[in-house]
Amino acid sequence: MSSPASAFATALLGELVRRGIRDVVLSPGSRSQALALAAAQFERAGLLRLRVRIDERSAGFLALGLAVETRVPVVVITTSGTAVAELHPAVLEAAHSGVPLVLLTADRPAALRGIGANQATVQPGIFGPMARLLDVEAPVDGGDHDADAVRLVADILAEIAGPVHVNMAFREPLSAPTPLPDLEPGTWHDARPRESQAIPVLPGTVVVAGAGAGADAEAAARALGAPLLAEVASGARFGPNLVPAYRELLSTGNFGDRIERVVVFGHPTLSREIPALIERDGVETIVVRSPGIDDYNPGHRVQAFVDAATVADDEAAVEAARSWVGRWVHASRQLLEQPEPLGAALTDDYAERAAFAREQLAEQREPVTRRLLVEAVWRSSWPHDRLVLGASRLIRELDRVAPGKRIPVHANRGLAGIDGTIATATGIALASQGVGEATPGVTRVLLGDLAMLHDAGSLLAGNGEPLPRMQVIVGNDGGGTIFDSLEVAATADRALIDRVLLTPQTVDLAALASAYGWEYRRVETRGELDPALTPTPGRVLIEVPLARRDPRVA
Ligand SMILES: Cc1ncc(C[n+]2csc(CCOP(=O)(O)OP(=O)(O)O)c2C)c(N)n1
Ligand SMILES: [Mg+2]
Repeated sequence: MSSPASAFATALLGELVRRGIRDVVLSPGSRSQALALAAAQFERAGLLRLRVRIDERSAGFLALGLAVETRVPVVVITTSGTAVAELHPAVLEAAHSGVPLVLLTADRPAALRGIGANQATVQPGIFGPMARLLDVEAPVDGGDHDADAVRLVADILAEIAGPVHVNMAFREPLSAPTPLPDLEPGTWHDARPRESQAIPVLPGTVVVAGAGAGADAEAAARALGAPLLAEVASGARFGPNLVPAYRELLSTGNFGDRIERVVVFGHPTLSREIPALIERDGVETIVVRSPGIDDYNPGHRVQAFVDAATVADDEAAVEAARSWVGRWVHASRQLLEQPEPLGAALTDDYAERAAFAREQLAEQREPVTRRLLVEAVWRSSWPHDRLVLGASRLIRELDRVAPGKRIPVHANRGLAGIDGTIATATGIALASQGVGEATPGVTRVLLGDLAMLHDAGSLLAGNGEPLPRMQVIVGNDGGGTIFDSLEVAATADRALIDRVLLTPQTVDLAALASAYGWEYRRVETRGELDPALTPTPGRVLIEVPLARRDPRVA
């Protein structure tokens, strides 16, 4: 028996491999069996890396994480019905952050839709404008599957800069054993042309780096002689022009008043100060476009959009801007610096030294605050590591205090959902650590308790698959305390706020970790923080209890 479904599925995956696609994530199902079995054969032949997840929501975010790290489109395979809808959150995030995903969803042939058949809904268009749709008719006997596959893949990958939904009808027989073709795996290259425009060096310029900005923003800031206001997940939080305390400086004093021009890279989401700055009268803004996503344009006040920016070489102008940058960098440093009481440690006076030692010991036993937690995580992370930040209070806290350090940081800021964080981080971990290779590095995920519980199912790994080195660090304050900072929290009934916004939880995280085969650590005090964050093989869930309200730091 032969199956056109299997013949076409094999040709399709083969063509994707030829074009340089390597990562496939799939969830089990009957209608998609031809694709799934072909993917398993390609994995066995060493031509694809396959990850299997029961939950398509996890599969979607896992694929997103893999694509973020590899910068190559990742394939997701699902069966029909609700399975397709489970991809929706990852599709939205990918669409709003320009991450390329190829979603192969199995469906019935058109004639069998709309007649009440089992597990059949309206799949074409299910993601609306958030995914480019290719509705593929069921392959038939005698078709030229190879030529069809080449055409379809060319269409899928043409200028791919977000999710592409390939809805594929399959007829019975849904699969039959089919040999793999001989093929030469290719290398992916992004063929989209990017026209670069030159930006002159002008006084009063600042560079803003939001999510996805990357190192280009840092280079531009230096070339422009401009302060660099780089969010913590921008990939540009480093360099001599970095102004970590940009929020305070923009909102207080007269620093911001002297800004005449803003050059934006990436998608800023973490502060109100940045959009307020762009909307200010007398400020001219240039936005460097991020491929695949809507242009950033707060208040519709942006004057110019460019595909890419180069900076005219103008050393004299950069030299003239030196004091402009210097003032920003210096003021930021002063705001964040915490003087170390070193004097007492160096003294000859025994009593003074003993008192200092006691103080140090007491400090080690202090409970962990959000600031201590984010600083410890930042301190522990190095360029071979990866840091993934959830949409909780902790990303904002880190954004306030993180000093410059060139480490890869990712956060799903396309829609800033609390969903999919662990799955996304798992994708980043797997892709950055390589499979079965002795690469260094650990992926740390820093998130709140609700964000963690939202994606608890993603703690489940595919059976027999290599496990990445990961630390999921949960700041557990018993609910969504980010809502305490909303104006409504000061005026509405506290019990009502707690019931519907805080949404307290008392899940036993140690039991949860152990149920999924993760090691568990609990960090109660400041002294336990750094040791707990030391990388070890395997997957660790680190619970850090936090007070709902941080004690005021003196
Ligand atoms: C999918 C999704 N649902 C709801 C929200 C709204 N939301 C934003 S933060 C948050 C609570 C986060 O709680 P937690 O992770 O514990 O972090 P904390 O605020 O306590 O630091 C919620 C529900 C969201 N961003 N995404
Ligand atoms: Mg919380």
